[in-house]
Amino acid sequence: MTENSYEALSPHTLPARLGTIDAVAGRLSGDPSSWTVREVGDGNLNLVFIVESGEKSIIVKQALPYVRMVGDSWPLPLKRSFFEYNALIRQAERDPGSVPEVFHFDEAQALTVMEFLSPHTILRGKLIAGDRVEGLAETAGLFCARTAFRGSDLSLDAGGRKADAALFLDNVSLCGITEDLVFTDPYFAAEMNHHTAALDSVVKLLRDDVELKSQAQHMLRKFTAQAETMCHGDLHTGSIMCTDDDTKIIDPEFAFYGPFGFDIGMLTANLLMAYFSQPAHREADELGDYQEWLLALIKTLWATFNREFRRLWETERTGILYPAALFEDQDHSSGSALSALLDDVWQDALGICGIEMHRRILSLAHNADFETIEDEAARATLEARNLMMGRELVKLRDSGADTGTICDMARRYNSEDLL
Ligand code: SR1
Ligand code: MG
Repeated sequence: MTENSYEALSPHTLPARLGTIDAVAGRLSGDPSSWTVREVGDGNLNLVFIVESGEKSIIVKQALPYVRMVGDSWPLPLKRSFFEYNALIRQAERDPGSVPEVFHFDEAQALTVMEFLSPHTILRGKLIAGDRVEGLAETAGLFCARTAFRGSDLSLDAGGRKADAALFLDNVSLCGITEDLVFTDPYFAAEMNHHTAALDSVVKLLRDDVELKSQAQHMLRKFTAQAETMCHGDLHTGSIMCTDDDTKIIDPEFAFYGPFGFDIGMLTANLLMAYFSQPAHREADELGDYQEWLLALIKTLWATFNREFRRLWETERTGILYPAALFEDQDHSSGSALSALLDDVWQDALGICGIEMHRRILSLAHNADFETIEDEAARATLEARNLMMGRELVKLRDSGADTGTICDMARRYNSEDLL
């Protein structure tokens, strides 16, 4: 074993192992043996430690060589931490302030030391608790637009974009998880799937829908081959941390080159799932207002994305795509080309959105919005609405619906009894 061969950390071993690293010790105070270390990882894959000394604190995130939620029967390459690190530093450049600052990265230990976001908490928990976050949709919309635009051939030089696309193309295992768990497993009885028993009739309807499965595979084709920009790759409400008025994006280990609409589509799905699950989490007197707040988030998210993408198109279009030489320099407007591109982004996002709404109910990794509903009958009722709306989104993504129509669709499903 070499000195730097991989070893999973524990709260007990962390101080001695990291105490000599300047980026760690320099950000804490006192002797490493006096640090308080807590393992707080509640995600599906990694170890996460909060390390504190006095008033100071940092986060240490370390990949495990297997999928944490399943165990060592499912090995997973440590290199995912390399992709996460590379995504974080690109996101920090492309949308400054949107992600935690990275202080230190050790590839052999699959370990990243970064800023402890405090008093931020995971957005999913806030939405279940009924909290509101000022500026959430604006910050997330800016993040999606800036990272999409600035990671693409609209902005980067062609060599730089190809080098980045090549780098992230190697994130094979995590893309494989998405290819299976998100795009494929929901639509047949895959081994690791599980769902609420009372949903059987709806599940059968979805799995017998050949057009739906074909459209989901069409979207998978885009996921594997439409390498437009560096996507976060797992932008659900568990990958966002907030205070009452500050929002940060975390955990981009699933980063890959994919469709412009991937991240915003996945996030929209998770806001819709928060919406559909609310009747189990809110009292009647606050339910309607809170659900409307969630729908308003979706509208603002998209309005912000569109506005920022259009602004970047006008001010930062320096890549090989749609060059000014072909448009503005000829006194020709590029406006209709931009609108057509944004229509494509919207349609892709709706497809991703519907599929994400399916996989969180039918595949391996469910979400707390629904999983914390103990009353199975109530859970099934709410999950069925979510599943059926997901189906409509996948199949009718090119119908010209706008965000207002999508919100009306959600309101309609929200009052239906589908079981
Ligand atoms: C086996 S990993 C399951 C899920 O957790 C991650 O957060 C991704 O969403 C992945 O699909
Ligand atoms: Mg994650």
